[in-house]
Amino acid sequence: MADPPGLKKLGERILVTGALGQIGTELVEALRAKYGPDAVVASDLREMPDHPVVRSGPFRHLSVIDADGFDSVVVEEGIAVVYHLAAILSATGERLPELAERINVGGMVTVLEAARKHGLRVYAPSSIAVFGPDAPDVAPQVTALNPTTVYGRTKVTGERLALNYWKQYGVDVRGIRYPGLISWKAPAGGGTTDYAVDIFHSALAAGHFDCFVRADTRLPMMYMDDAIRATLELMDAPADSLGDARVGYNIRGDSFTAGELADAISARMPGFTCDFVPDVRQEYADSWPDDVDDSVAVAEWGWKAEFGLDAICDAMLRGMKS
Ligand code: NAD
Ligand code: AKB
Repeated sequence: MADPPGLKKLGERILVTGALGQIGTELVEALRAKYGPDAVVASDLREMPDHPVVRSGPFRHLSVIDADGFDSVVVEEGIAVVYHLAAILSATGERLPELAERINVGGMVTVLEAARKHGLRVYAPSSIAVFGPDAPDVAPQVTALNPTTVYGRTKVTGERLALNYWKQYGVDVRGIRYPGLISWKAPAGGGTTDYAVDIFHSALAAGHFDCFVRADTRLPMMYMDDAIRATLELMDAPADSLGDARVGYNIRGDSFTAGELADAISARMPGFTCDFVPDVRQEYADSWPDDVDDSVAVAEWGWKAEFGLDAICDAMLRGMKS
C-alpha cells in the first residue's frame, strides 16, 4: 500500500532530539555526513533559525515530553532510529529538580514507548553522574549507583528504563556514560564539567578564567570527536556482541584536574591566568569518580580513545582560532 500523502516511508530516517545542544550540534553534522542531510531530522524545544543544524537539513520543533507530538513526528517523518539527546544537565538540574525529572525521565519514557510501538532503535546517553561518592575512584562498569545529584538519579532511572525495554520488549536501545565533554562548536549546556569548556573561551577572550571548582578537582573528560566516534561505533556494533552494559557503557577519554588543564593552556598561551573560586558545583564534581574503567566497552565493541589532555588542548585552541 502506498504511504499516505506527505508521509515518508517508515523505517528510513533518523530523529535527533535535543539537537541544538553541545552534542547534538556535532552529532547531527556527523550523521548527515554519514547518511545524507535529508536522512537526519533534527529536533529541539528551542527554535534557532540560524543554527547550523537547522540550516543544514530538516528540523522539527518538538518537546520530548509531548508524547503525542513525538509519535506524530515519528510517523510523518518515517523515523527508524532515535538519538535522544534532550535533557537538563547537572547544574541546571540541581536548581530545577522537578524540571530535570520531568524532562530526563519523562522524555526517556516518551522515546522508549514510541520505540516499542513503532519498532525504533534508540541511542540514549547516560553520564558519569550515575556514580555517587561511594563509587571507587576509578569507577568500574558494574558497581552500586548511588548518585547524590538529582541529575545523576534521573540518569540511573534512564538506564534502568532502557534495560527494561530491552529485556521486556526487545527494544534495541544503547547508551554511553559520557565523561565531561570538551568541544568548541557549541556552548556547554548547564553542566558541572562546563568549566573545562569555558576555560578555553575565557583564555582566548580575556587571558584569564575564574574556575568554579578547585584546582585539585579530577574528573573523567573526553574530546567531542572521540564522543561522536564512540556513539557511531556503538550504534554500528552487532547487537549480539553487547551485554547488559548496552544502556550505559563506561568509556574513557582522559582524566585530569582543573589545575592540570589550566597549566596545559598556560603552556600554550603564555600569560594566561586562572583563579580557582569554587561554587556549589564543587559539591557535584566531588560526588563523581576521578576516572572510569572502560574494559567492558573495549571488550564488547572495541572502544579506544584518541585524544588525551595535550591533544584536546591543541584541538580546542586550533578549532576556536579557526
Ligand atoms: P545540552 O544542554 O547542550 O543540550 C540539550 C538540548 O536539549 C538543548 O538544546 C535543549 O534545548 C534541549 N531540550 C531541553 N528540554 C527539551 C525538551 N523538553 N524537548 C526537546 N528538547 C529539549 O546537552 P548535551 O551536552 O548536548 O547533552 C546531551 C545528552 O548527553 C544528555 O542526555 C546529557 O545528559 C548527556 N551527557 C552530556 C555530557 C556533556 O558533557 N555534554 C556528559 C554526559 C552526558
Ligand atoms: C554535567 O556536568 O552535568 C555533564 C555530565 C558529566 O553529565 N557534563
